[in-house]
Parts: sequence; structure tokens; C-alpha cells
Amino acid sequence: HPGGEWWRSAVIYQIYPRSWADADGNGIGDLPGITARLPYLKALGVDAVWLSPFYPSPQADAGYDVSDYRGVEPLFGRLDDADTLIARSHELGLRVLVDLVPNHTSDEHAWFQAALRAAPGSAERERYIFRDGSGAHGELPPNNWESVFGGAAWTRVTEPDGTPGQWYLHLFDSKQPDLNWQNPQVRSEFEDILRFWLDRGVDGFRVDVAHGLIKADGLPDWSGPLNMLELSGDQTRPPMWDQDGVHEVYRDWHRVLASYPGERAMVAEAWVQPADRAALYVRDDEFQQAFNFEFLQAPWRARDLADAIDRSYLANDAVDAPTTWVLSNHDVVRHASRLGLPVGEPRPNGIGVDDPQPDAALGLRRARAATTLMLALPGGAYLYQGEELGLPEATALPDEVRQDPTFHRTAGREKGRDGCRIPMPWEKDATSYGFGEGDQPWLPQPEAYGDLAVDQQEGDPASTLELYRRLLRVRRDLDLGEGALATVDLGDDVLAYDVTSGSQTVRVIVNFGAQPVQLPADREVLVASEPDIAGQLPTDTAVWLQ
Ligand code: TEU
Repeated sequence: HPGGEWWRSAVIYQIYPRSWADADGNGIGDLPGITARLPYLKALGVDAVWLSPFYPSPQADAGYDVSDYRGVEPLFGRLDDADTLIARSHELGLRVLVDLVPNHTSDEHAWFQAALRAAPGSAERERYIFRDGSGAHGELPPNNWESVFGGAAWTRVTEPDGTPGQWYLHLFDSKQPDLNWQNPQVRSEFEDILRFWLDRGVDGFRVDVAHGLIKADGLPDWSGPLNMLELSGDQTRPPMWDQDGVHEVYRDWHRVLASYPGERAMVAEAWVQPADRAALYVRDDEFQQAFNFEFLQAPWRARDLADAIDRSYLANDAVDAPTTWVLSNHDVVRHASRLGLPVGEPRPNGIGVDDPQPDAALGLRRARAATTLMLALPGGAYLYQGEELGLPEATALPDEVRQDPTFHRTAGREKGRDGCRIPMPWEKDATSYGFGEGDQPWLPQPEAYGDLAVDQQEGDPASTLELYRRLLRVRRDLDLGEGALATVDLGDDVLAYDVTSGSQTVRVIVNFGAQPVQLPADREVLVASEPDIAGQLPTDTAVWLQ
């Protein structure tokens, strides 16, 4: 891009620190493990990493419950391990984003502990969202809101004098009390936290639940879906998400980042629709990027994907922002399995043994095609650790090992997200497939992960790992991330775009139909999602032509 702005086209790799590499062999991944494996990411060809939270935390939600925003959880290492990780990444030319969790703290955070000891109405309570209950004696929650993880979004506290007291809001687990973002103390604290990590050299932040910080005045009841992407067009905006006031917070943060050299950037985790509302987050003075979750959630049909792509590309383009593509992360069923489920079924929040099981071969085939599509599209893209190996969701986890609060808060009705968080397989014949010396990784690795280990795929041109490497190399060589997108009409069951960057045009074609698509004889195949594409594009296959 003429103005630099690396994030406009960057490919960013999400590391889930618990599950990437375990240097000390305690079964939980750690920062020194990550540092040791950074050359793998360099060879893969990504531009940056995003680390899920590694701060001190009781780990009630795998680190998204932060008890100290300025340190490192001892399970993951020490503060100087974070410094080393950042320095080593920069030496390799990789930027580093860290995760910021501003919507809630842990209930073990000093602020919440002080709030519990203080009286209703005190300054300590004003940092969170405490309310008197309803009912004759305050014995009912203040409103009908439900937690994203299941159950009520309110928990009642016992006052210091031992009597049943006020309730506090938690949109997630009861160990994740929501902060009160109307409170200036909360605002200035988080600006300091940004500075703390910016001073340590991070290149930016992934902002957790970016659409949730401000709640509608009066906290009105809500009976619609909790995921905004499930709202129908005529439903009003939920009172807990996407309130106009959030934008003021991000303008302040933008100014903090802009006061540092070196193009620091923020990406919003905002499950917001419609696309023009989502695009408000990437206005010039707010976030540099926002995940396009509509693309992630689109069913595997040409029309649905085309709509999701066009809508967000146009909405972002209207504010001169790039679109940020993503297919998997630590919250959703891995796309190698998701795309092997019946098309158009509601996405399960995790797959258990008793749920409909994905077709593994079909899922992997479609996942390879989906990634081939995604990495051709102009804008930034996020990869989730292990997708470059084609890892499937682990669906056979015994209930006893499941840790996700979703599983526990729904009494097992929802299986939760553990299945996409399994420790990485690096070497087939090593202890825990090379994840670490400990033979008890925090979640058990399915046997099928052995054949998918990095050392099994490296150098095999048919492997998913080598497909990713090729896609990333060609994408970089041709600067596709900076390209312009034009739709090509090749029929109902086919998705095709021309991506033009400089003097070069690449055509990406995805075939969703049962019939093969004839490829033009005068074009060269740059990359294909399946080996041996000769003149014809089979079903569930994608190709880049030049
Ligand atoms: O996820 C937020 C999350 O669960 C929501 O985006 C939800 O799907 C949506 O709000 C429904 O509208 C983030 C983290 O990625 C996740 O791992 C954490 O558990 C969660 O926040 C709480 O911090």
C-alpha cells in the first residue's frame, strides 16, 4: 500500500498459547515454547502473530478471565519471556499482536475483590455493573439477560455483613464480571494497559468482545438471539452489543496507538451485522481491522459466500478500510470439520460424540478450497494454529476432560470449544506428538493428529501444509492482498473473482457444483486446492489462474 499500512494485507497467525508448544513439559503450552518454534511461522510465510491471552488468570475461561493485565501467567512463563518472544519475532520480521480483554476482568482481579468488600454505591462497585435485584426482596436478577455461555448473566453477591446483596452482570462466565465503561477510571486504566504493552514493543492488539463494552441505558430486557449474526433484518439491536458509545472508546485508543512509532494496529472481535454497522469499527480513526465473521459463518454455497464477500468488501471499501478474512479461531468448530457438516445446518457450538458427525474427507477438501478462496481475496487474513495442517475438530473428547465453561454452564447440552483447542502435533513419533516432553497434554490429542503432524506434511506437495505455504508465497509475490476485486460470472454453482494488483490479474475460481468446470486452456494454474487439476476443476475445488 502506498502509505505502508502493513495490516491492510497482512496474514496473521493466531497462537493459542496453551496449545502450541510446551517447553517445560507440564502439559500446557508456554511462551518459551512459542519462541522456540517461531522459525516455523517464518517458513510458513505469515507476517504476524496474534497471541491469545497469557496474562495472570485463574483460567476459568482459558485466560479470557484476566486478573492482572500487566504480567504473565506463571503457567505460561514470566514477563521477560514475553519480552524475548517479542524481540525474537521482530528479528525474524514477524509482528506481534496481543489480546486485550476489556469487557470484563476475572472475579479475582484486585478491582473486583475490592468491589465485593465495598458497599453498594461505592466507587469500587462503580467500576463494574452492580444492581439491586428485582422481586420483593431483590431475590430475582435485575433483568432477563442470559450469559453467552449459558445460564443467567447475573450473579448475586453476599454483602460484607453477610446478607444477600446486589447482583453483578457477567455476559460470559460468573468469574468474568463486566466492567462499567461509563466510568472514566476504567477508561484511563485501559489506556495505561495499552501503553504498558506498547512500551514493551507489541505491534498491536486483538480486542476481545469489542462490540460489548457499552450496554444500553437502563439495561432493558432482551429475548432475541445472543449472537448478533443470528438476528433477522427487522429485529432491533440487542441492548448488550454494538451500542454507539463503544466507538468513542476506540477513538481514544486509536490516538494512544498513533502516538507510538511503527504503525501499531488493532483488530476488533465484533460479532456485528449488518456489514455497514460492522464497518463503523474500521473508520479511519478507530480499528485498523475487524474480523469478517459473516464470511466465517456463511454456508458452503456459492450464493451465500458471494453475498458475504460482496457485502463486507463493499461496506469496508466505502470507509477505505480493508476487509479482514477468517475461517477458524479458538471459538468455532475448525473449518476442516465445520465444512464437513450438512450445509446450512445451524453451526453447533462444538461437536460432541452424540451430535451429527462431520464427513472428514469432505470437510478437509472444502476447507482447502475455502482457504484457497480466502487467501486470494484482497485485505488481511487470519489463520488459526493447526488449520495449516488441516486439523479436524476433536469430537470424541470424554466429558471429564472438557474445560470450556460453555460445556459446564449448559450442563453438557453444548459441547463447547475444547475440540478446536487441542495441542499441536509437530512430530508423529515424539511424546505428545512433539507438543512437549510431558506425556499428559491438558487436552488429549486424537490419534488422527499423528499423521497430520508437521513432520509428516513437510515436503509432501499434496499436504495441506505445503498448500498453505504455496498460497502464502504466491499471494505475497503477486501482492494479492493489495489487489482490487471484481466478480466474474461463471454460473450459479461457481464463485469466481479477478484480483488485480499492479499489472497482474489472478482469477480465483471455486466450484460448488457436482459438474466439473472447464478451465481455459490459455491460462496457467498457479495453485490449486487439490493435486492434479488438468483442464477441469472438480467439485469442491478452488484454483488460482494467471
Ligand atoms: O469471544 C466472544 C464470544 O464468545 C462472542 O463473540 C460471542 O460469540 C458473541 O458475542 C455472540 O454474539 C471472546 C473470546 O474469543 C472467547 O474465547 C472468550 O470466551 C470470550 O470472548 C469471553 O472473553
